[in-house]
Amino acid sequence: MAWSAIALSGMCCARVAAQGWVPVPVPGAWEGVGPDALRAHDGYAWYRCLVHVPAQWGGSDLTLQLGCIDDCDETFVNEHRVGQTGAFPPTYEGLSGIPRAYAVPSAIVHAGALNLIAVRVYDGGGAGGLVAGPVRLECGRGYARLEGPWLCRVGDDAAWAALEPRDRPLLERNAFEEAIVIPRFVGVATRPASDLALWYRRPASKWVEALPVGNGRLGAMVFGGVPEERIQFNEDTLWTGQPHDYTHPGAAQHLPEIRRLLAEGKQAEAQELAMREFMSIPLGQKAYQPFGDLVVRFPSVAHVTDYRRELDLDSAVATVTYRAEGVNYTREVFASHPDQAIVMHLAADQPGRVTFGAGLTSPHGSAAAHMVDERTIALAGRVEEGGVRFEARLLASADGGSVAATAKGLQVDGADSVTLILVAATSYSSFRDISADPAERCEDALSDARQHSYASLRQRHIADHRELFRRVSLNLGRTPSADRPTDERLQTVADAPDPQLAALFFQYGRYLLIASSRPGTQPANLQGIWNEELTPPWDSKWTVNINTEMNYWPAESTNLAECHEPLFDLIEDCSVTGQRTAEVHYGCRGWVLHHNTDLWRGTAPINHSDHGIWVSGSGWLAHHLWEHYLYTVDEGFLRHRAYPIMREAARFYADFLVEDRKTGWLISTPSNSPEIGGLVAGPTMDHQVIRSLFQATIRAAEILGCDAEFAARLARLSDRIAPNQIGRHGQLQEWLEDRDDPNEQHRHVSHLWGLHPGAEITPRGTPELAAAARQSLLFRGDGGTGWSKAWKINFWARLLDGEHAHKMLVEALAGNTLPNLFDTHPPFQIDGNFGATSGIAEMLLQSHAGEIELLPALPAAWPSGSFHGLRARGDFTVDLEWADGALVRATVHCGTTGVCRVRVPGARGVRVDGAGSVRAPEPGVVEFEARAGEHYRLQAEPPA
Ligand code: FUC
Repeated sequence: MAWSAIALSGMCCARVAAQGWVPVPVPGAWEGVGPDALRAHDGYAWYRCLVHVPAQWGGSDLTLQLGCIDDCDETFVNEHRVGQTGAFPPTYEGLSGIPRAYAVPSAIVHAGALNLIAVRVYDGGGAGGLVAGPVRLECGRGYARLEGPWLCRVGDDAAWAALEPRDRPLLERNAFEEAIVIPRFVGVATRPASDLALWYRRPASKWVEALPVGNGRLGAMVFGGVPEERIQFNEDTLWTGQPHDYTHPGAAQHLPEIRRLLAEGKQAEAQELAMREFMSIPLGQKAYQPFGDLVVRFPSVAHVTDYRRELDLDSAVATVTYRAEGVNYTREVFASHPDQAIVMHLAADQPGRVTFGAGLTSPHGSAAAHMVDERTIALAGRVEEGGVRFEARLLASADGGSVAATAKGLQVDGADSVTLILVAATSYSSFRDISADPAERCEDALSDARQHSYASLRQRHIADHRELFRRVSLNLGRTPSADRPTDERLQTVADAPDPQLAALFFQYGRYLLIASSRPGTQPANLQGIWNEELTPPWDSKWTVNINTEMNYWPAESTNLAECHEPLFDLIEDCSVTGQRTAEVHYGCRGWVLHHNTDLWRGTAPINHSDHGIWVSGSGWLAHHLWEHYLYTVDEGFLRHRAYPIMREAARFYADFLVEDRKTGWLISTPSNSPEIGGLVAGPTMDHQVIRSLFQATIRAAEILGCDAEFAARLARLSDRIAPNQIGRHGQLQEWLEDRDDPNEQHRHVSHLWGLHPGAEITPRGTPELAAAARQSLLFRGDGGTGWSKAWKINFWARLLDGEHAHKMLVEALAGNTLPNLFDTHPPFQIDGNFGATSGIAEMLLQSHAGEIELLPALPAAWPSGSFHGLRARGDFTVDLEWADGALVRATVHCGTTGVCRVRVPGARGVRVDGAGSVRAPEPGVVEFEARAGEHYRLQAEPPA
C-alpha cells in the first residue's frame, strides 16, 4: 500500500470568486487561513466534500463528526438533512463551542461508493467556518478522516445540498478516498512482566483511554491504534492570549464600600458592586491549547493477534505489541527530557516489514505544514492574531527501506525499523515576552536529538527518568487482581481487594509529576500538560483555591523536590503581577493572587465576585516555598528565593486585615470560603492560611537573622487574627458566625485547611479542634469530585484514621478514575491523581507536627508491606517495613544534622541503632541527635 496523504491543512489559498466553489482547509477558520474573500466574511457559506464509504460498512449506521463550527450549521449527507446546531437568522443562535456529532442512518449511505456531505454554515461575526477538529465519518468498524481541503462557496442556496454534475470533477479530485477499516482483534495477550505498568488488550478509542507520556514541557497521549496510531501532543506554553495586565483601574476606591456592605449583611449589594468595579479586565483568563497530532497510518490488516498496549512507569515508555500477517510488531513511545523530544520507534521481527505514512495535523486553523528536507516535515502556525506562534518538526530515520517527505507527510516503505523524532516549540519566553522563534528552537532541538541512535535516545531517557522515579518504591501486597488489565481492575476495585492497584496509583501520581513538571517548564495545570481541546474545562489553567496546590502535595513527601520548582517560578511571576493587583485593587503593599492564574500570570479576581474575590491564593502558594525549606533545610533557598516572596505575601495581609467591629479580631474581608457561600467577611480558611504564613515568615526571619521589626509586627497581628471556632453542632466553623449547615456536602472543605495541608490542627496538639474538624468532615460526607475525595484521603490520614482514608482512596479509584488512571472531576482533572499520591504517603509517614510518625494511618487492607525513599521534614528520608499491621524495622537517613524525633504508634519502646544518646519522652517516641550522612535503624518493641 502506498498510503502517504494524511490530509493536512495549510494548502494554498486561492482567491474566492464571487461565485463558485474553492478549496479551503478543514478544520480552519475563515479568518485564519481562508481565501481572501472568506477572511472578512460574516454570513452564510456552504461546504461540500465527497467521501468514499467502504463496502464493508454497508448496513451500518454512521456518525459524522464535524468538530466545532462557528457559529451554526445545518448538515446534509446525500441530500438528506442529518442535523443542525444553533439557529440561523432571524432567530439567530450561535453555538460555536459545541462539537457536532450527527447520526447518519445506513439507509442514506452509499456503501462502496462516494457520498456527498454538505454543510450550510452561518457566522454572526468574527472567525467563521468548520474551525476545529476532529472531522471524521465514523463507523463501529472504522472511520474516514475528513481533515483536508473541502470545497466552500460564499452565499446561501438550498440547491447546494445537492451535487450538480459540473461540480463533480472538482469534488472528486479532493475526495476522501481512504477510510480506516479497524481489524478484528483476536488472541489474549499476557500481562507485562512488571507490576509497575498500566496495560490493556485494546487500543484507546477515546482520549481518556490513551496513555500519557511527558518530559515536563512536551506531553503526548498515545492511542496505540491499528491501522492508525494517533499521538496527540502538547507543549506547555501554547495558550490563547498574549502579555496582559488584568487589573481593574480604580478598584481600590470601592473597597471600603464593599467592606461596609458586607459588615451590614448586604451580601447581594456587595457582590453587585464588586462585579461592576472590582473584577479582572477581562473577566476571564486565557486557555491552555492543544498543539497537534502525529498520525501514523499503516497498511490495513484483517486480523491483529495478541495485541497489548502498556505504559511502564519505571521506564516511562509506552509500548504497543501485536502480530499481524505472521509478523510481530513493536512500537515504543517516550518523551525525553534530556533530548527534548517525543520519540517513537517502530519495529518488526522480519526485515522490510515497516511501512507507514506519517503526518502532522493541528486543530488550529492557522497551522500549515511544509517540507523541511527529504526526511523532515514541519507544521507551523499562530494561536491567534498577535498571540503565541508555534512550530513542530518530525524527522524519520529508517533502517533499510526508503523515506520520502512532501509537505503532506512522510512516507516510509519496507524498512526494518524506523525512529520518528518529534520536536515542538512556541514563541513564549516569559509572561511579558512572546518574541522567541519557534522554528529556531525546533531546529536546535532536532539537530541535537538526531545525533543519537535510537538506543542512545532511549537509554538517556530511561536513565534520566529513573533518577527521579526510583527514589521511592512501595509495596502494599499483591492479590490475583494484579494480573488483570488495568481497566478491568478499576471495575472491581470496590469489591475485590487490590492493594497493588493502590501502589500503582501512588506511583502513577509520581510518574505524572515527573512527566508534567520539570525545572524550567510551566507547572502542572488542571490537566498536567495533556489537553486535546481548544476550549478545555476551566481553560486548563492554574486554579489555586485547591487544584494547583494539590498537584504539588506529593512533590516533597514522595521525593520529587526538583519537580516542585516550576511552581516556584510561577509563584515568583505572580509576586510581580500580584504586586500591581495588591496596589490597584486594595491599595496595599506586597502581592496578592486570587483563585486563578494563567500563562500571563493574571492575579486579579476573575469569573464572578461570589467566588473570584478570595485573597488567599498568594498565602497558600507561599506555603509551598516554606514547605520546600522544611523538607530540604536549604537555607540558601530560604534566603534567596522563598523568604522575599513569603515576606511580601505577608506584607499584603498585614496591610489588608481589618478589625471586626463585633469581635475585635482581625479578619479577611472581602473574601470567600472557596467556592461556597458567596462574598463574605472573615472565612475561616483565610485566617488559617494567613496565620500560617505569618508564623512561617516570623520563623524564617529568625533563621535568616533579618527583619526583626517586621517579624515582631507579624507576631502581634497573628495573635489578633480570628481563631478557629467550634460551633453549635460540634463542627469547626467555616465562617466567622456559627452558621454551618450540617447537611451541606459541598466538594470544597476549605475550613479544614489548618488540618491539611496546614498543620495548626493535630489530634495530639489540639484534640478539641481535631475533633471538630472530624465532625465537619463527617457532615460533608464521603462524596465529592475527584479532587475532593483525594483531599479527604489526606484529611483522614491526618486524623490518624487509616480505615476512613482507605475508604476514600477506594472510592476515588472506583468512582473518579478513568481507564488510563487519570482522575476525573468529572471531567478529567489531574489534581486528584496527585492528591491521592499525597494521601497514600500521609497514611504511611507524617512529619508536620514536629516529629516523624511512622505508619500513622495504616489500614487493615495493607497488613504487610514496605517502602523506601519517602521524605520527612527536617531533611530525612525513610525506608520501612511492616508486617501484621506493625512496624518491623525502619531506617532513617539524615541529610542535615539536627534533632530527630520519631513516633511509632502503638509501640511500647523503640530501639535506635547508630545514635549516641536516645531519649524516650513518651512510650513509642524517641529523640536523638541525627548527623548528616548517617543512617539510623529503628525497631519497635511491641506493646506488652
Ligand atoms: C474549582 C473547583 C471546581 C474545579 C475547578 C477547576 O473551581 O471548585 O470543582 O475543580 O476549580
